[in-house]
Amino acid sequence: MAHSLKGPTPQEHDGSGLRIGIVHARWNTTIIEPLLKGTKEKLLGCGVKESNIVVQSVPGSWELPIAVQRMYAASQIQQSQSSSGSAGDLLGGSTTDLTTLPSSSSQPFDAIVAIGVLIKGETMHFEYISDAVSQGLMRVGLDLGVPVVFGVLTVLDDGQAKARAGLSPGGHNHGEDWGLAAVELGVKRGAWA
Ligand code: DLZ
Repeated sequence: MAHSLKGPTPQEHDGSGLRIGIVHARWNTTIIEPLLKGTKEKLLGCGVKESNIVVQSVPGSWELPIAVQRMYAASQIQQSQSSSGSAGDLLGGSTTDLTTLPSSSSQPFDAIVAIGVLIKGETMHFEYISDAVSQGLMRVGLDLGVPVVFGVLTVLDDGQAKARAGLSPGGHNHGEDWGLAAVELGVKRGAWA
């Protein structure tokens, strides 16, 4: 599908050394699924190993910022424990979903993609959640110093959501852009001196 004229010129970087986290909301699953697929396909296409892509889910978009924060913190703990030889403690204990991150690599995430779909309803819910989630994701990224890709659609109706998930004619799967952004930011992160 043609890339939107409004979007950035896509850059493809070598993601073979990266570890990428994805966390997605489970609201509006029919839109989330193609977005997740598009994101993963681009990551794999850039050379990110399947075993270095960790996917977690949360109930709704509201929970995305805390999930990103915990995923990143857990990946840092995992690395320090594996370098001190006690990674098994984390993986074997009675930890929650977000602290057990099965992977062949123990490096902290180079970037995390947060995927959610917020569709405007009849109340002010949409405005409050959209605002809080956008601010929360930006804050978490800056606080942690890890690139957080904003994969949250804030749309007025189902049609807009479908178009942005590549599900309608002339649409474009924004998940592909998020995958490319994660690799680009993951690669450039260490080279901004
Ligand atoms: C409650 C709610 C509503 C009304 N709409 C959405 C939505 O369109 N997309 C989404 O991802 N989540 C929605 N949620 C759920 C909230 O994000 C959150 O999961 C709950 O309020 C529980 O904290």
